[in-house]
Amino acid sequence: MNHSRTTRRRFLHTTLIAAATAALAPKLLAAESPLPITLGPPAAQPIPLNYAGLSYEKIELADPLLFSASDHNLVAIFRALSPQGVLRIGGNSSEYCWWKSHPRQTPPPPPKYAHSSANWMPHSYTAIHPEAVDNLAGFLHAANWTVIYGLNLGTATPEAAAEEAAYAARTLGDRLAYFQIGNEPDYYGQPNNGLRPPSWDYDRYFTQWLTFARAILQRVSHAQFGGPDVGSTVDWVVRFAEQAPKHLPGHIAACTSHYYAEGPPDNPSVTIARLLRPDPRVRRDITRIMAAAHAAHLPYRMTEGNSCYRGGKPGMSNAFASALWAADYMLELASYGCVGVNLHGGSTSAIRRALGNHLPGLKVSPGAAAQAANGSFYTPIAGDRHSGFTARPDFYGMKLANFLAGGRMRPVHSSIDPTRATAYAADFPGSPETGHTRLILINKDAQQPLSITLRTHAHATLWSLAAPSLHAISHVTLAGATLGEHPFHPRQTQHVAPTQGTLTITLPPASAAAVFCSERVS
Ligand code: BDP
Repeated sequence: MNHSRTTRRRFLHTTLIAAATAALAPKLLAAESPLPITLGPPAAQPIPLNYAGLSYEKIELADPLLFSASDHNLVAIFRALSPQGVLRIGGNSSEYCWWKSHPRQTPPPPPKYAHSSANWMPHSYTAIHPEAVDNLAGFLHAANWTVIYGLNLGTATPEAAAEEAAYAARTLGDRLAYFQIGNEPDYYGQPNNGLRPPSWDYDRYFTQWLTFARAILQRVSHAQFGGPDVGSTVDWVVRFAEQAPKHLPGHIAACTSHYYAEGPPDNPSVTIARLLRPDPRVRRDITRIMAAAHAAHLPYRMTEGNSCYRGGKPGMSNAFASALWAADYMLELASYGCVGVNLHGGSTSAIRRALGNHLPGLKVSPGAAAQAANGSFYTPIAGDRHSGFTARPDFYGMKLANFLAGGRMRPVHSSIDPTRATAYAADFPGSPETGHTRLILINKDAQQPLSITLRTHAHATLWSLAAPSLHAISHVTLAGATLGEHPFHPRQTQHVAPTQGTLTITLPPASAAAVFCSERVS
């Protein structure tokens, strides 16, 4: 990837004619001459209303009361994030969870290849009981979310997976979006995973995947599947999208994969500055994935990911920078036609178990243990069902991005340097009261304000996403409000009037904003 492609990456359809000027005098440009923005035509498809999603370890179902309708606080905070989101259950722990529907059942035998000291998988088994699925159904109904339900390919038999799938399909009904079989199967042959021998490859995977899927179809004739839910191997997504619908026509709902921006947390070069820089991998991979998805007439969903793998990095994954990263990442994927993003999280104990009892982020800073006490470093939702739940900074970023859900994205043409700031736009015809054209502006620059202009007679309402600094782990606000277990109500809005057909919007350093324009910006 050459440098010029890298710097252009964040800004789909961006023209960089003034980038050189911006690099020479960023201060002057930001403070004194606002950057003009123009918008291209809207996309054919809107961003789905269920674009925002969360991903949890399957081991969380070991507490059947976590995802349950009686957990009003968790229901409320899910609803506060999105009135109709997608919960994905999976992760490393899903490969060590077994379905226990009768008292006499025993766990599967231990996997053969997972013994090296380099292994980062859970090692011990956890039983999942039908009660957890009963309660999950109530939770999803109360929150108005659906679920992508992960089944164990690593250590289960096709029969056990089919047994569980039959129960889940019957109990979850139309709250079940689709099943996935296996978590990050592209890593099974690696020593840190060890669910299969080193000779493991795509063909072996797909043969086993098909055996499981067919066993499930014997029990659930209408079953829908997503896959391959790989950690990172785009080739597997491309091959799955091509092959799976041919083998199981009418049963493939989506192709899926994961993305972690950075990692591991104990690498000193994993910093906020690096997280906020454009990542050339995103564009490179999504372009190939979307081409394969289109060819197969499948949607693509990013089912698990976050700012930093191996449990996240304290002071980064739980800091305000992660809010700007999350908003930017979600909208960048949306601009390519991705149908949803599930950010991974949950409790520290679940994530630590998922990583074979490792949590390298704990060693990163003296305050790390205290920060891990109420949730994993990268989780969008902290807390537990006893003490209640709170929104972490990345939750705010997700919420901000989700203001474009339901709208048709429009390419943004500008000379903004994407290492400093990004901008996204979408049209909402027929809803002038809530913004006909909406923009999300993200100013990643900790020193310089961002000032942009639009040629329009529209008035704008602006909701600011702000915090004391990029490093802040608290005091994040959206439109002056704190997000949490209550419905979001803006407390501070800013109104901007056009002058002579030009709307000028200025954002403070290290902040973002949702801009709702009263008429269509042409
Ligand atoms: C993914 C796993 C998940 C882990 C996560 C991580 O699916 O279980 O918690 O990585 O590294 O690969 O944090």
